[in-house]
Amino acid sequence: MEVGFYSHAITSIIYATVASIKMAITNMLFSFRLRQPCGLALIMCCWLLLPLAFGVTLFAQSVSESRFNILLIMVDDLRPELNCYGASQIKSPNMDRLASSGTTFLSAYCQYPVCAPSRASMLSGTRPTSTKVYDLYTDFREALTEIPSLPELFKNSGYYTDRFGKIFHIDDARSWTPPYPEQQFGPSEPKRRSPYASPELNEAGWLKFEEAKRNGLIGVELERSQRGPAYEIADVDDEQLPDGKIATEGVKALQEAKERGEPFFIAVGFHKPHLPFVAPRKYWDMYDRDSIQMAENVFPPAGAPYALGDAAEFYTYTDVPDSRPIPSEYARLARHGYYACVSYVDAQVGRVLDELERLKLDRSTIVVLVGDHGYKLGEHGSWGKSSNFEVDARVPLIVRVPGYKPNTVVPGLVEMLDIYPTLATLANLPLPEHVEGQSFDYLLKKPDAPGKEAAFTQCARGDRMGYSMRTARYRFTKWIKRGKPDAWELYDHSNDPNENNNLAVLPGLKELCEQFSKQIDQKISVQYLSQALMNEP
Ligand SMILES: [Ca+2]
Repeated sequence: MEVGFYSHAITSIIYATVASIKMAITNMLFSFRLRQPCGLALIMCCWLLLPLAFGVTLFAQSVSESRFNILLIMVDDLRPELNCYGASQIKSPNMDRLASSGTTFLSAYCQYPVCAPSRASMLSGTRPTSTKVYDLYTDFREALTEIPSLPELFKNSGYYTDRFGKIFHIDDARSWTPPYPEQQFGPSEPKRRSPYASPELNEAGWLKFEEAKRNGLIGVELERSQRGPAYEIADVDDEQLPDGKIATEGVKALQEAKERGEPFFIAVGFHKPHLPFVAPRKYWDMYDRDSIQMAENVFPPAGAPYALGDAAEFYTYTDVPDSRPIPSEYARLARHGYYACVSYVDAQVGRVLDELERLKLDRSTIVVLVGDHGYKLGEHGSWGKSSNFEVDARVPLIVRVPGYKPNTVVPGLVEMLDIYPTLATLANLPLPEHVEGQSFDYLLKKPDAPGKEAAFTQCARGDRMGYSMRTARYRFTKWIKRGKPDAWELYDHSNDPNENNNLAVLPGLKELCEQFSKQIDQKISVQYLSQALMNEP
């Protein structure tokens, strides 16, 4: 609101100035006509003031008509393990550059640590209990038929909206200006994929996929049938892999948006560092595998009611050793691959940001960079996402608003579903009633102001749903099994940041757990689920 206010105030001042200049010129010309002959100086003044008045008028128009553009950059499975988050071992110069010119959120949390539910929640501005998306194959439009998605809100307000790469897990055609094919409601079919640089590896995957289809496999099992190795050191250029192509499309989209001259919402979604860890060799060469620091806590938390999931997604890749825990040599290789992919994606982010600057659109464009959930690289002895632990729930989030103070850091809690109302507020768009998040635009101006009292995440395990709540100090998780409260977990981040000790088993903390449990019920309308919800993707 404040930005809008200032912009209108500036516009009024400029118009007042223009009016004064016009008045002065008129007066001078008038006196020139009345009291001929007039001095040469007066004529020169007119000629000097006219272009000035013209320029100021144009500037006034551009300010009055300006609306922030949006560039949304989503990165699949990106941990907040970036240089700008204090992880000096990671080479992420472009995301660091964005952070140094914007605001880095240290405590941002997803609402469901799996691609599809997390993205559906963020892009609809509602919690998973409203989207009803708990797996990879449910379209949020089944439950939320009428609401405008985040890009759709902008589209409905006259913005040109488009997406490149992975934004929604199941695309939402009506969110975008170009006419994309409508998705069928209901489960979306797994697609044949080409994640590798090597044609042989891709083709081997297709053959397995076609065979699995003939054998009647569907859903997650069909998706997994085409898997090859979990990594590839690719001897190719950046643009020969999908994310390089996506960056090129994003660059082109910005150029076209510049030519169009209309406000835009452009979303660019990168696939890496999602498995398989495929990156050009030069990004692998940025890291010395032997000196990579491995997870400190390669064991499940003490006293946790359930062991973590068995990282099924990771083990479906053909070269991953079948032993639990993963042998340390392979774990080191996998972490190296993940880091190489982070640096590869970082370079693609840099290409898009460079173009934004080259086109001078950075002066009028809000940039949001966000991951869809965290990721375990051996922490708790597990690999992948799909848990309520901090390492899966916490996401990287960087926001840059033109004219706002650069290089700021927000320690307060925010949730990914707050991105919807925040962007709507910053762009002065009316906020739809369905939105369950709350704008954190005030934190962009006052980074040290308090964030939310708590951030909520949920994640299923078999026939249980875990509802988790993160406060500044604690993480509390309650499990519901077939409609009945089942178990609690409580971790104290003041002395256990890696969540290795479940304190809910201690009698002295029962009251605190009960208080948190009630807060979860009040906040997210816990539905006591009566059946198994999903296979772990
Ligand atoms: Ca993901």
